[in-house]
Amino acid sequence: MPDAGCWSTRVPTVRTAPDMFSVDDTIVAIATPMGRGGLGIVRISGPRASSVAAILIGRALPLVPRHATLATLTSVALAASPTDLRPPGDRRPQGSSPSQQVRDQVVVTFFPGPQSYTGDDVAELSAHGSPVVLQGILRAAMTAGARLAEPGEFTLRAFLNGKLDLIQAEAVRDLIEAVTPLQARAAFDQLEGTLTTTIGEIESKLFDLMARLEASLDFPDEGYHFVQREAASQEIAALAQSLDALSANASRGRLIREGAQIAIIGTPNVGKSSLFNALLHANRAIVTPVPGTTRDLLTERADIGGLAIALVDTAGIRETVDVVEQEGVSRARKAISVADLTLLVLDQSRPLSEQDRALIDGTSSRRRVLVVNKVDLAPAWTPDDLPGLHTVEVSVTAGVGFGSLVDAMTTALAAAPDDRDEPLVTNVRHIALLERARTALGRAHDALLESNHEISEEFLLADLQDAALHLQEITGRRTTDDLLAHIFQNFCIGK
Ligand SMILES: Nc1nc2c(ncn2[C@@H]2O[C@H](COP(=O)(O)OP(=O)(O)OP(=O)(O)O)[C@@H](O)[C@H]2O)c(=O)[nH]1
Ligand SMILES: [Mg+2]
Repeated sequence: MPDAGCWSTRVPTVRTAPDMFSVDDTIVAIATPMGRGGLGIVRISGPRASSVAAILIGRALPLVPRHATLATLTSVALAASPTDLRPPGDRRPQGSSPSQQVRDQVVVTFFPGPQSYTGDDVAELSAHGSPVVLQGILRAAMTAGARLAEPGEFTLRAFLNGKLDLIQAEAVRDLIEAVTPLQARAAFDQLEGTLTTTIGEIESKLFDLMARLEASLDFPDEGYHFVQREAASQEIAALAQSLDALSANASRGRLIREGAQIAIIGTPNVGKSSLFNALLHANRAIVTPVPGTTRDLLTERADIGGLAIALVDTAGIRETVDVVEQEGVSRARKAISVADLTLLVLDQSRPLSEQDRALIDGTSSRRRVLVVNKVDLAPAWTPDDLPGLHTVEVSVTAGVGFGSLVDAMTTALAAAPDDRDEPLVTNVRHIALLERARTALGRAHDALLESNHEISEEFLLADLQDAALHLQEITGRRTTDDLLAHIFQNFCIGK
């Protein structure tokens, strides 16, 4: 599913299935989000990028590399309304009527390959951010010989041309999709190549070991091993350790990239909706002194401690004969079962009820934070009445305790930053491949130990080869067209 800001692929031409994996044709797309804005950019990439751009602005001289050239669009072929909006039977060629032609002043910049985003020749036309003008430029570029880019095709070309590896290409999408600064940071670090470098180092040590084992295999008669088995075993253990270090903070990385669902639950009137509103900095849920105010689940997105959170307010849990409230309570229970973290709110100004205690017991096996609310009022009990349980005391109305609450939430989600200098692995695809590589190394290591270091190089090499292949799949050094198509189909057109 393309996201909301994407341009649709609806263009007034018959489209044949393009070969996404060829870099021979010249592609074009609107690179800025759909809608109106100060500027809109059309990006053209491929061998004919500069000539297509030159046709659009009627320029006879070649474009000067990396210079901004102010120009006026020629009216040739700049038909403003798409074919499918013309009245039925209107067979006039596009652009034949002056009323269908757009005009605008544009700034054209030409980046000759390989010093461009895609590695091919790229021309960017910066126009006023008018959808009519941008669609007109798009259509004119297509008339001049470019074809409409597929989703993510500019970044795919950068990958095919070796400008980015697959980790970095995936990071481009994550950076664009980021909704919290922390998500953007993690994506940018990967785009800069932190993970690529680390995996590259592990890979090169692995290849070095494999080369020495292969040499021992190739010269068996010399009675000489290019690597001693004990040394091989140590090297494999060290490589496994490097992979473990990468995986260690993967759950935090995944949380940063994908966010978490947090359900606020508790008995009626404890201040759940008040807490929901306070965490959102918005008066989203109705708050009243009447127990049973919230009847349904209410979900909103929030940035909490840098994590993209889906925060869910729920109905107060109690036995009730009211059918509407019963449904609300059953939805609240379901929300607990799917949440990554539960905030169980307790009211310190009134004695703990049976129902409160039942919720404390019922959520003990889940990730949760016990939030003791209304500490601004005279207490009816203290946290000491809950021996062995960690609580966070807050007063939502007085604005007390939010810092500790956010800390407790990030700690409970295992999302608290750690001091390690390891690059953050955020992508489930990478996490799964790291685990497979680690398993293969584990097999090799176990085989060495179990055979008392007598195992043949051939067997070791099979497992090491397996590990190397999984690492290459992460960076995309080994990949399939299906995998690439799968990854890039989630991009927008123009990215
Ligand atoms: N004194 C005090 N009152 C609070 C505090 N937090 C919430 N309240 C009050 O408690 C009452 C109930 O708050 P809500 O946020 O509606 O409680 P709830 O848990 O969502 O209630 P239900 O939706 O009925 O389950 C309101 O009158 C709030 O103003 C607090 O920290 N201190
Ligand atoms: Mg409520």
